[in-house]
Amino acid sequence: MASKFTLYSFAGSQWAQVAHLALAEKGFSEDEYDIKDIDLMTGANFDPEYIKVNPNGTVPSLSSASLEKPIIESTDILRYIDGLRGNSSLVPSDPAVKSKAQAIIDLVHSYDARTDTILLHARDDEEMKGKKASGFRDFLVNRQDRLEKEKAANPSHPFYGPKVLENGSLSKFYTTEIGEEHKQFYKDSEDAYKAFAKVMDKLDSLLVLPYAAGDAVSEADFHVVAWLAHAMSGAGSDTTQIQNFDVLEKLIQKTTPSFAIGKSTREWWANISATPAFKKVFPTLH
Ligand SMILES: N[C@@H](CCC(=O)N[C@@H](CS)C(=O)NCC(=O)O)C(=O)O
Repeated sequence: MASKFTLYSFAGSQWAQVAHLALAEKGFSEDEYDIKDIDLMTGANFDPEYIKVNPNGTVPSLSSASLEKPIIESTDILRYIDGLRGNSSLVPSDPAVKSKAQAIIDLVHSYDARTDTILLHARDDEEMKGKKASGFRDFLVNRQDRLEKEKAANPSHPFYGPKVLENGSLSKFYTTEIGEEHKQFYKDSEDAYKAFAKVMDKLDSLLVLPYAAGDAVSEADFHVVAWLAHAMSGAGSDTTQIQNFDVLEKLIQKTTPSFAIGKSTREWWANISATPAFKKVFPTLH
């Protein structure tokens, strides 16, 4: 029997929700695993002890005495959880269905699909002012503080230098007065929104129905659920209005007026949101 495992998780982490959906779907009870909360809002993922668990400093991770080293990708974590229980698998056995599921997973994990576009980017002064007054500012500023502190304490650690620069290139728009420098950020954000709209269109064309890759719920469903729920809540939707895409749709239409959430996406969402695993993990959007 595999040992009890530890899931490093955070409620505000979209990819951690993939693991929670898998745990719910496969019927794990809460005493069968431990949860370690890694607070992304305070940059706890940058603690050197956590970097030892996950050298990317990201959530989720999964460790277990029966594993040689922690698993640090949501795709692999879902498959590990799936493999622990012999009931029907979330990984399709039919090669054609499996590759369809993989194409969907790859799409929502692609650079153009990053939900940072919705949560952290701004296309004009008004949006920028809104972001600066929101919790996203605290998120970026807390991260930067923590990164700089850890970099000073661990000057030769390869993780912190590049990460300070990466986060700093975004947080500076939140901490400086709105001016000339923001213009390029707005242009880049427009491009990011255009790319995000294309991802949503592509997803609509890939979804099979009733579930993402066909007749049965598969790993693909859980990756899309986690991603889309996070985009919807990050867009500012009423988190109790699970079926309401209006806020996200309007936000994207500001850049791409012809954009609409597709018919297949809406139908698939209605199907998947009726499942017990979805209801357990997403009583509200997050
Ligand atoms: N490819 C990874 C991505 C994980 C990831 O980016 N997680 C986000 C939260 S959803 C994170 O930890 N971000 C913190 C950071 O990048 O500093 C996976 O699928 O597990």
